Amino acid sequence: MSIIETEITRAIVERFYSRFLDNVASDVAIVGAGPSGLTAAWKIAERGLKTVVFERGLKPGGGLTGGGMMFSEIVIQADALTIINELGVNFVEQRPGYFVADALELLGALLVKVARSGVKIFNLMSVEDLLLVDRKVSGLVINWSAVELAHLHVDPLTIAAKAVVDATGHAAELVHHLVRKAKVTLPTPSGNIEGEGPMWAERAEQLTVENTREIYPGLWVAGMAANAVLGGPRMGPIFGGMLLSGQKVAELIASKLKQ
Ligand code: 48H
Repeated sequence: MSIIETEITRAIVERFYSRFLDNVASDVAIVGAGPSGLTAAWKIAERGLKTVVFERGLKPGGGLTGGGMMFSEIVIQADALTIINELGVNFVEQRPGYFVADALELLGALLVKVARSGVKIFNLMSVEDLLLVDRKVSGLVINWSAVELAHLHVDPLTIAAKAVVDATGHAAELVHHLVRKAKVTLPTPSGNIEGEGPMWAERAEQLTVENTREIYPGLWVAGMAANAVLGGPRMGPIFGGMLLSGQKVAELIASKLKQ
């Protein structure tokens, strides 16, 4: 059979738009395809909820692929070993109390889980605002990352979701949009974004999971964003807390949406 260039164009554009339209309204919209966002997407979709991910970058993975200071190996504490085993990551080296894994193998395994659970990751799309209706986060305002990078004046589009997850990492971008534009008071000690604290890996790993929660009606924080909002420390290249936070946000959202 001959290869027809225009048929390639048609196939890509038709399939992309059909999948995009299919995700204009979903149960859960996750912003950020780092380790916490990807784990959340897999675990939420596994619970039968319609889930979509938006990622600013060309490639998913967030801070995972950089490992520690560009050494692409990461440490995972024993608490998260069940998730590692579920993912089928097998190139893992055991050390007393923790494990070392290849950052790229872990990312590959997460992506396979997400894709095979039917979730589309819309890469190269940035979330620039929240849809806030009657004091409830009800969706996302999205635009092409290329538009954002070029500072072009192009109006965005909106998608709806019953639950939104801020998994944008250190920047906690969605919570910042909410506080800046809607002037809301958060359930934090200061009523505002606390900001992340200096390195303390052990405490940070516990707090990443503890801080994972619904921070405002319709908006959950997960991963590094949870610590950035609630004032937890950073932890360096140990990633168990990110996986466990993604798992916890999935449990919280599933129990809320299935009420
Ligand atoms: C679309 C966006 C937007 C936006 C950001 O940084 P991440 O890897 O986040 P986590 O929380 O899953 O993992 C944190 C971990 O990688 C880390 O940084 C650690 C452990 N640090 C410890 C330390 O001490 O430094 O991923 C966030 C993703 C990225 O891919 C961004 O591109 C994306 O979110 N993103 N996507 N719209 N507005 N903002």
